Amino acid sequence: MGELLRALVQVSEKAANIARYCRQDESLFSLLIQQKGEVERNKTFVTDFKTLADVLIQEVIKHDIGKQFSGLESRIFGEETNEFQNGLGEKIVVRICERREDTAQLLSTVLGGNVEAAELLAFAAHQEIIITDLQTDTFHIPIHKLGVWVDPIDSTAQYIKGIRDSVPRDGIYTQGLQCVTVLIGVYDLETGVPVMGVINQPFARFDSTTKRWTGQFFWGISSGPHNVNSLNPTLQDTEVRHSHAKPTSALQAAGISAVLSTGESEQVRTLFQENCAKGVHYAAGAGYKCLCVILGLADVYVFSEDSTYRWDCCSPHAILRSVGGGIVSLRECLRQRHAGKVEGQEELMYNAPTEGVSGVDKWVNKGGFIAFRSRSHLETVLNLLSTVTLL
Ligand code: 2IP
Ligand code: CA
Ligand code: CA
Repeated sequence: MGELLRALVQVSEKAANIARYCRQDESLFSLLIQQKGEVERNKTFVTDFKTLADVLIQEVIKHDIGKQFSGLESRIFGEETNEFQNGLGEKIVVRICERREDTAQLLSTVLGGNVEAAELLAFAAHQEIIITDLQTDTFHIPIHKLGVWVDPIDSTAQYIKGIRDSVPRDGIYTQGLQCVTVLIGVYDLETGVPVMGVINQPFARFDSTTKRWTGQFFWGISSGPHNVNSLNPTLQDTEVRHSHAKPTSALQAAGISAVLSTGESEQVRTLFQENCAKGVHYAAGAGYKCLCVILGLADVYVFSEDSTYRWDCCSPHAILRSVGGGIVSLRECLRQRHAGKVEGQEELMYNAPTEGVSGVDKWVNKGGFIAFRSRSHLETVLNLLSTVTLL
């Protein structure tokens, strides 16, 4: 598992570099913010450059991981497909070639002949990145038993907006490039349980002198009794893993803090605002909000809507499990509660599609979720949610 983790961290750094290049290099940046009208004038250009950045990152991840772990590339799933259409209606498949020159050539066809931009992206895609030993425990899961969910760029809206002077409150950014993350999560194909996660935050700190961003990454592995991660040990929960804490009263919700989506329903926003004395924060990016919980900046991330997918949650879920937390289906937990059942099968699973839906919605996290670091926080949230009927 150590080697796989190292490969994932390395490729997440490469992904972060591509994300940073696209914002920091002028020729690429101008493409990123190009207006639709301008794009349409150049019909050999892909109509959506931001999607190209996303797709390129996903393909880099597939290519690099597949090179080192043969066969695994066919089990790497993500938000994007690698087929593009330019303004002439031509279909172009983006992939990483063996040679940098060939990747540049292929990208230049997608970029309407912009050789400079194509070469820069190809350079980033073929860069060698070396991460030294990450000091993981030595335990083994056969690679053929694993699948991977990737969100190459989470919080694309913030990525495009590019706000860099956002000010955090209690360490949490409501908006800004800090909310952008690269999410790579590994799960067990048979059980659907997440086992390994990497979250890369490409825009963690901005240096106003050099006008350059630096990033940071976090990882965690959780497999049976093996739990390791990159987090500061003081952040780790001392509670016995996955034990069921005694129910607390709804009023004890006062002891927790929550991070919510700005798009959260008014009912849930009001409920938490009225009950979380430690505060309610709002932040962009599903991956970033999970990261806030992982880092202890908020105790829980509650989301009651149907607009996140497996690729948003797999990686943070594995890291949360490694600290004794997890991500559960909100709807399922409440349903079990109302039916008087013992909770137990409520964690999000990554190997089976959501029932009753088709297309991309197959992988939607239907009915929302709760991400938590400790079971007692989860219990408090469920008690609180049980006091209302969710509309
Ligand atoms: C989005 C992104 C959004 C999030 C949404 C995700 O992924 O993380 O920010 O909404 O749920 O699916 P919100 O910020 O309100 O939580 P992407 O940017 O990859 O489309
Ligand atoms: Ca996403
Ligand atoms: Ca995305």
